[in-house]
Amino acid sequence: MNLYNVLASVTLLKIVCCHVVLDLSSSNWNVYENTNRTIVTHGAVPGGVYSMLEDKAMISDILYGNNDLNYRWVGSYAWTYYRDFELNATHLAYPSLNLILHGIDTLAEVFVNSQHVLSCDNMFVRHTADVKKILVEGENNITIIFESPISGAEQIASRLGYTVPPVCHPPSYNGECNVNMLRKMQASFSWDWGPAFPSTGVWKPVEIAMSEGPVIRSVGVSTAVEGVYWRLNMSVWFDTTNMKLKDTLFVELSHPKSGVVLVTAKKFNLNSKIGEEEVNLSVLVAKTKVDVWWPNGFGEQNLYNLRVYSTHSEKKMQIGFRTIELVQENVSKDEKQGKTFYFTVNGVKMFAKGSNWIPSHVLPERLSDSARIVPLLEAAAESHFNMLRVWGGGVYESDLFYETCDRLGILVWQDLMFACSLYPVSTQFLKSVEEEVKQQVQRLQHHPSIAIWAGNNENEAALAQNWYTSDNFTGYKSDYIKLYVDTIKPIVTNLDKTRKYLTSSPSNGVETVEEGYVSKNPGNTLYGDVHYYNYLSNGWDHRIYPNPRFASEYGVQSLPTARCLRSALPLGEMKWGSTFIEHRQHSPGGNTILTSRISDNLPISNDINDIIYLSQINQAMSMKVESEKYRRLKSVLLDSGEGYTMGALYWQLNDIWQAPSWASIDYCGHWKMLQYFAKDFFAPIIVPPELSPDRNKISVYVVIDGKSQYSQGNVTLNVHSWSAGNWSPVKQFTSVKTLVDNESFEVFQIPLSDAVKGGKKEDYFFTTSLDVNGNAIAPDNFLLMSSFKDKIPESSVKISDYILVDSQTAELSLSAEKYALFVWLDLNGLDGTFSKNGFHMFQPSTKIIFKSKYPLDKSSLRKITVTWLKKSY
Ligand code: BMA
Repeated sequence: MNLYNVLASVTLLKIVCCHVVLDLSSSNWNVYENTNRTIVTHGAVPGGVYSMLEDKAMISDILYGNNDLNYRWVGSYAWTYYRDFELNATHLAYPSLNLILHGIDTLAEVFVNSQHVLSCDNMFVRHTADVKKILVEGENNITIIFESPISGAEQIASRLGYTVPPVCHPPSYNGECNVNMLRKMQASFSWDWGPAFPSTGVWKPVEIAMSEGPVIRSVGVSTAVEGVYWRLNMSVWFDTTNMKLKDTLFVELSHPKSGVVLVTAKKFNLNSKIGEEEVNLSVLVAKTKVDVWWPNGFGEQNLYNLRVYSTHSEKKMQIGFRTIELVQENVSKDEKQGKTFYFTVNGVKMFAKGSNWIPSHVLPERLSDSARIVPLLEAAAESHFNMLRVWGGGVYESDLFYETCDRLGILVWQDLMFACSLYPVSTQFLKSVEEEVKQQVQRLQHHPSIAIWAGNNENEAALAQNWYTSDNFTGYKSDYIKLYVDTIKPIVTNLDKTRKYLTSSPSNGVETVEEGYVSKNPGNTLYGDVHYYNYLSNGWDHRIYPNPRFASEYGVQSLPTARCLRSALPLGEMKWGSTFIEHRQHSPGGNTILTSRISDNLPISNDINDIIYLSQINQAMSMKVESEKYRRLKSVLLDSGEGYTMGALYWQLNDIWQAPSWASIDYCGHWKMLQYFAKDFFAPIIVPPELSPDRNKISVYVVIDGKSQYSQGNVTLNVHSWSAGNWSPVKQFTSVKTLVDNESFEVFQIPLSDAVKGGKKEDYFFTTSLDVNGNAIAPDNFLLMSSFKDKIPESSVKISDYILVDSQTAELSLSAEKYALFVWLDLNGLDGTFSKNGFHMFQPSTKIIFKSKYPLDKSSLRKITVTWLKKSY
């Protein structure tokens, strides 16, 4: 078959009066490898070469074994995408005929009917070419010739004539070099948690857009309170590639459920010159007509339908009414004590709780898969997250991602896609970045979930702390300012007047600006946000953690579940220390750090299944201790000026493959112990116990996010002795306490000597609870005093009953002989989540609810097994 004569059909996507879109997506584009023509086949658009070869079984599962290395040739080849399509006289009669490429990954030349129409160098940009004069009646064709991203990046670097570090990642990443030369997902050349799959492809749709007039591309929205009204400001961005904007614009706001139209507006006689155009429109909406949008845990996520339309096109979206501010004001009269750094939403101070989001897949064409995105975001919401940071080494996520965040009340800290690197500032690079930032802000701006824009991940810190040991600070600083301050900042702040733009994350916020955008100490705890990692100290000791204003990254590694690892593991490699496990650990020295930190508090073993369990305990405990510290500090200002911490976003929520990483949910979607712990330590009300820095006193705090609904609660501190031989506390302290909304406060502080009656503190542990009339309003909490390296309480736990409640819900009854720690229920092939897991049994029995992803029967339910911390491994 002559591939070039295959005339695939085109799909009519949508028609709005005078705007027709011919979608050239199909599973049947011709794809061939340019260099040797060894592969000539068909592939999907949207799609990419790796997924095409995998789907056609021309290569096997890319995430299996060492396939990241085995299939590197795919990334080093140049590929071509080609297809025919037909047009008729009606199509050609349209005054405007544009080719729109929504996402090209990455370096490519595009031809229509053999005429060059576009050069692409940025996967985050939508490319448009006027093809009116090129298209013909009957058969047409489009050819997209890609360059290998690996050699392409290398060539750009050599043309540049000076080094922009880091040229390559550390060798343990098994990655490729020069990714900072490309406007491409930076993690596709590898990261410390992910493989290199230097992708090539048409990752978003390709269209021929025919129109009689300018087309609405994006609508920006902002809401502000004006007395008894909301002021709804809209910026409507038209594509006016080759025509003047002469039109009327209509706006309709309606209730999503009833469909009742709440407000309409019009703007007549739009008249402009050729080029892209912005039309601004503003209406008042009576506050009584709409309910506000709140982040998760603070109220409902009320969304309204907004329809914006003109004669030629329309745009529909959901919007929310809310205000958001980042407050940076002096913490005290002493200016040297620094500034606050917190968000208010609708005027309410919000402690940001959550995590960091990395790409949900290593292949761009798989990044909008709802089966991956939605469960992860739902897990975040279920675990009381109200914020996720979309980290700068990935992509601007799909519309589905932000729509889901809007729906679930998860605010988004949106990095722009620059990470852990310095970047070039050639004219071409800056021009491409300008277009990228403009398009992405226009696309995303209307989402109520977006909280803030940040220019990059850690590049200010890299520069200030000379991570790449260069001797040209002045030159690189000037490039840095050219990119994030002179180029990007005005674009973001002009297009979005309601949100702050930080040049970097972390940064010192306004202090960074004061210091000329590169602070001497970007990790200053008195300003802005910090990223904090400590791989050398015992993570269960809260004293090792800083007292920042806002922690936007902190983390500890663990292994994924055994089942997930096995899905990628060659036979015989499921061993700690195996070549495979070493290959998957990209963080330099990562596996040694992992076992060292386990051994601070826990026994160590050489069995991989034990290490999975123990590393997950260590990760969950370290993140609990650190996150609770940050939450306790919310209302505390220390003498040093530190404190008033208002954000805890741990690193990282999700995984890109089956490997040791900082994720709390593994690549297979299984919750690690940390995710269960996060559900407790991020609960709206917590009652964390704390050991004083001198380890002589124990304090009990209550931390409340938002409104507690209760005016008073009973706080209890129980003292338990490991050797008591029964389940009762040896001592109990209680206090009836006024519950102060949205604050953190100490309830009582007790000398340890009183609590343990002069005994050895290691022989005791503590539990805390908070109840109103006997009903718990916070998860029970605990403080373990001892290390469990050699001294582990003997116990035995069993699942005494499995009851099927309905086809996807079960109740498990557990019983323990004695106190048992870190009781872990293993899914063993089932999929779903437990009401809790990794918990302690400080009582003889407990009941756990299991929610299965798929229908269950009683026999499959019996696959679930239980383990707990034991003496010997
Ligand atoms: C941070 C991040 C990532 C990285 C993580 C773990 O600094 O910004 O680049 O993966 O640490 O090392």
